[in-house]
Amino acid sequence: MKVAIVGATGLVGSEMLKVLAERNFPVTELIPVASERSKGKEIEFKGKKYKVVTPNEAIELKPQVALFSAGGSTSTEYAPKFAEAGITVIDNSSAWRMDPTKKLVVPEVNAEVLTVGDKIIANPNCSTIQMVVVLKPLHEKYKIKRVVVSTYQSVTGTGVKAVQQLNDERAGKEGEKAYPYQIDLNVIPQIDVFQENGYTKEEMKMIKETNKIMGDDSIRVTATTVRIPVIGGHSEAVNIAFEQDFDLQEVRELLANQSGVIVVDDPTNLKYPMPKDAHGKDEVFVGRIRRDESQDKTLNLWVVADNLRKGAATNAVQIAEYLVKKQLI
Ligand code: A2P
Ligand code: 11C
Repeated sequence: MKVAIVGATGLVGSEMLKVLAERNFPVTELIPVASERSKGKEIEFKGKKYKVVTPNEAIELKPQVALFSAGGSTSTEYAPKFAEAGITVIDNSSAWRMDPTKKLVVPEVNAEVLTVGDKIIANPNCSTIQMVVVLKPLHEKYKIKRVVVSTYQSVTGTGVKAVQQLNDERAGKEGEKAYPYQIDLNVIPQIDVFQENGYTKEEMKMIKETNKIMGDDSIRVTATTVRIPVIGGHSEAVNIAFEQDFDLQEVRELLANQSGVIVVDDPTNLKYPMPKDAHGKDEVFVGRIRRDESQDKTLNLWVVADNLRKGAATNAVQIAEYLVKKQLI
């Protein structure tokens, strides 16, 4: 299969290359795509070198599938052009996620919505992906009424510039700033821009995308999303109120049996998920599983995943794998 990676020089794009190689996705030819600035630059994939091309050149090369992670404006402009040329686009930007004609997919949760007619498929926001994988089996069993989530998000979610800012600050160097404030030794309660209702765009993504992926608008969600000086992945404290009561041991079993989830929950031995351990892994890790003793039928969880992996690259590649398996491309 001819595969284009649009944004191949970026943080998520390079992770996509690693994930494609690791999972042995059937790539016969790789087409790395980036802006005019990177044209001609060489990208290595499975021991072979490929030259970076522009999006228009990539369309001419007719890949069967294109994984996009080059920002919203690149996706808005080029995803329809790729799709018109018969190329299936899996788009990691927020450009198409809430478009009612486009599917928003986390394979473990709702892969079955995909059909052969889907030419632009949206990959959700990282903090949403890791949460819905965990919510899915619990919703099926106990029906979720409401979710209250607070996030602790890695600087890798912002891109190369933010990782550089953190490293510069740690080294006591001046440099370009990705955030309006120092991030080292700090916590910033703002991810993306503020909306009229006082929430940030990241918070509203967690709310709307969760309803769309779960296929259930009755689930009430509220979120506070926060940036912390960490690199390995995003962490989330998730409080879930159910319609039916649950048994904690059964909750553990449901989560342990959920594909893509690993339970790390052994307080006696101080075992719980941390971004340091999730870094570079494809799974979502869940721990600190306990009852919310302030309210009936309510559960508290701690959920951690590498935001560049399951939160972006891995999820996109898993969508491509599903399309191949079901012969939808
Ligand atoms: P380039 O390196 O040429 O700027 P990140 O989010 O990690 O900063 O990466 C963004 C990615 O999106 C990079 O690969 C970047 O390429 C790519 N990109 C940005 N603008 C465009 C564009 N207009 N066309 C194609 N790729 C783009
Ligand atoms: C962050 N969640 O951590 C953001 C990055 O809609 O795909 C991903 C933004 C998106 O900053």
